[in-house]
Amino acid sequence: MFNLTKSQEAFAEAKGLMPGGVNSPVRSYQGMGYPPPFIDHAKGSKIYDIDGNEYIDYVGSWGPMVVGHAHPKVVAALHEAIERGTSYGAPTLVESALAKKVMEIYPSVDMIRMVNSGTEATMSALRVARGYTGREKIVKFIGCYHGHSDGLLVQAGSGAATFGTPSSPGVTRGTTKDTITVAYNDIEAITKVMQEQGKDIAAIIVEPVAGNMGLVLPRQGYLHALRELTQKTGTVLIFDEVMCGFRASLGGAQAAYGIKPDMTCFGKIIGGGLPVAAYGGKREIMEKVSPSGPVYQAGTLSGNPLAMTAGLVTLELITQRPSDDEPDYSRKLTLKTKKLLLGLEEQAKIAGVKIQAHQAGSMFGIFFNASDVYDYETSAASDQEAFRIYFRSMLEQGIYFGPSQFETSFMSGAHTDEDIEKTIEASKKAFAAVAAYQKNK
Ligand code: KE4
Repeated sequence: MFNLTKSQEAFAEAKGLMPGGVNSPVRSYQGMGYPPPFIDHAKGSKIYDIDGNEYIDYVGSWGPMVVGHAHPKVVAALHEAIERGTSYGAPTLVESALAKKVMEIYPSVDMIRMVNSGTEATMSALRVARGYTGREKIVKFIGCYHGHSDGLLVQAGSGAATFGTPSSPGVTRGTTKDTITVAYNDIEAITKVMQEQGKDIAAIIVEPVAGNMGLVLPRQGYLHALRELTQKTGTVLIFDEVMCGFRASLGGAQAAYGIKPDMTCFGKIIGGGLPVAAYGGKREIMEKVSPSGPVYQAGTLSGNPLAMTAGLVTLELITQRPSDDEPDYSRKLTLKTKKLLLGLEEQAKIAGVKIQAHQAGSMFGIFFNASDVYDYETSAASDQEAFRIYFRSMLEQGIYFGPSQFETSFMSGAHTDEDIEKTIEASKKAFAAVAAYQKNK
């Protein structure tokens, strides 16, 4: 019997200690009608809460756990590393090793700087782009999330393109006045902005495959248009691949779509579950970063040896080629994801529930929507109550998804065919519950 008694008690206590009882808002299960399961441990594709419930985990810590939880090789490497200390605040060989590994996979990156979170990576990349161009304005797209640095916490304007007004108290107009927000996937809107203001725009930052409005893919030609527009005006094109990196394909969205950005932000998988993120790109841009250049950026725990170790072993695992005739790691993940999505689509159809199922490599998501979802507006038009009903039914059946329509789900190398079959089987009841709700609403 599914019960969350201990999590309920733990959550009540946590709410007196941390805002909303959590250290990141999405974890609070707000509006889901359940307390968030407090996790005791995880292994492979499974995650276990303090009430003893076992779940098949498609959150994977919001992306990092691409090889599954507590992978023996990652654990062994960390045991070995921790015996040599946890942090030195000094250069180490493992930082160079991880840098080289990332640059092997991302040829657009000539030089890279390690930081501790995706927020730090995007915030720093934008500062460097401004320092490199001498310009102040930046463009971001509505529905894309790049972390919580002030200049990026801007709310979507009503028009096609508007100057950012703060989306959070505490963020000043001064820090958002230079942030222009434009609808995602709208080539005309961004073309107009670049024709009118391109010479004053330091950078365009984009999730090349968007994962923070649910999973939304770039339309045919969209990323090429951004590349051409920024080339013309000398604007730095920044791909925020914190989430889609190593997932849309091993080489991220830039490899999947054949685009060479000027800078790339990484996170999540690059740390294998420990706090690592990074930003990198063209040498002429990255050499502007202190101490080689004047743009300041620093961090006590940047390049932490334990975190570097977890990231390096994870990347080694996903780039290993067991044999030439076997599909590589990413290809296997893509095929597993496809099999799951086809099963969910089939069950939704049988239940008479209209969904949009999106996939980008090992990232996937569904919208309860009869129409195409291609930007924030169309994502937000999806049936949120239907999502809540689906989410709760799956959770009760031991399937662990993100508690929000605006999140993306993730496959790992640890998910088995049995996991996928069980997930598809559980969706029968979940879609039937949605169908009953939609029939009576
Ligand atoms: P962090 O600062 O949370 O490490 O990374 C920020 C970030 C930057 N860029 C992209 C594309 C991201 O998806 C993220 C963070 N992703 C969210 C998931 N929607 C992290 C989960 C959370 O906020 O707790």
